[in-house]
Amino acid sequence: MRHIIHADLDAFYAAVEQLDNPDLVGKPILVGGRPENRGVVATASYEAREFGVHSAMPMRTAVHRCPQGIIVPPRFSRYKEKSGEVMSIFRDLTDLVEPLSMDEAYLDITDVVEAGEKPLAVALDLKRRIFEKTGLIVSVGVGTCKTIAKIGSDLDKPDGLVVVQPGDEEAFLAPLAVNKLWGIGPKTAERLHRENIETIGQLADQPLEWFASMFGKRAESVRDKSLGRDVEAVHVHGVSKSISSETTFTNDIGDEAELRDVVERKAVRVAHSLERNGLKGRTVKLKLRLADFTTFTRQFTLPYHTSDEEPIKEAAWSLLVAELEPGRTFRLLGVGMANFGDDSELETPHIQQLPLFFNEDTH
Ligand code: TTP
Ligand code: MG
Repeated sequence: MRHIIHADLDAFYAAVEQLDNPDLVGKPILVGGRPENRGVVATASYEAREFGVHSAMPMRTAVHRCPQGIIVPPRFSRYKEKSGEVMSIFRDLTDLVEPLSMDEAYLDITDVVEAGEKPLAVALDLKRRIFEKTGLIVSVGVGTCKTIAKIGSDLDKPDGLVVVQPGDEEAFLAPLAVNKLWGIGPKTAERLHRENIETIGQLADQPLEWFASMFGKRAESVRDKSLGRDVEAVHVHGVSKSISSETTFTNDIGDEAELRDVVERKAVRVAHSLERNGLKGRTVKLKLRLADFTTFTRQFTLPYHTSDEEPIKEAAWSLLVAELEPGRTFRLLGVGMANFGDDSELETPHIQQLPLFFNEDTH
């Protein structure tokens, strides 16, 4: 049996703003663009949601509904940073983390539970650690499949915690609205409504042939979900397979010392970002764009996984040195790391040295 957590931060952007500016705590916050610029609400604090404000609403409407709302422009790099901190705490618990967006992820905690921990204790501990280390509040759902975990995390927001015991899946889902199921969008919900199906329980009660005629190829998967027994695995690296940092220069650069400086700064950023995400990589990538817009990458595979600055700097610089020619200038430079993993996966670490250079010209 599997045990899966779905964790989703509460009012993420707004919570970060309140964290960084205590004056905003307890107040209705509208993160997004200005109403006079046709701005849209990215998210609203729970204080503002009481006035009927929600994500994706025009800011003009939001201000109308909640005139005392404080408009805060979004700071994406700060949200990314906090997201990295949170993901890294998830990865302290298990390697099997599948981020779905900046503020949510599935975690497969089967091994932790099989080692003797109770799912409830694991979830409480995770919520506590996220709060203590990042100041953010996460809502958590726990169950034996992704469907249950995902629906659970949303059911008791904010500061939610829903644990569905093995065997209770069907009964847990039965009274809930069908549109809570992943894959049932407004159009499908409308079709189901016409068949007098409003709840997940009513959906689950339908005969197999009915599912086939209604959902075609998806029939089995939708039926499994409606019964709370989907078998979808938590996919590691669901979002990113590489981490990189690149810059387009205002003026093309050809000077060796200047280029070295840029490469080193990019390498440091990549190292920090790996660190924050709890990742180590083996393949260092260098992306270059020439004055004529020719773009290409070079890559070098290290003999071990790392998140250290030095080997990334060194590998990226050696790749760049090979591309330096008198008179050649660059308009973009990026350093990245891919091929994530851990050295315990390698049977004979430090033995293979694989300098893989190749061209991927993309004009
Ligand atoms: P969500 O998790 O959907 O929303 P949330 O974290 O703000 O609130 P909660 O989970 O408590 O319901 O999205 C995470 C962030 O993504 C959100 O803070 C802002 C951003 N976002 C947008 O920019 N536009 C959108 O339409 C949505 C839904 C989210
Ligand atoms: Mg959220």
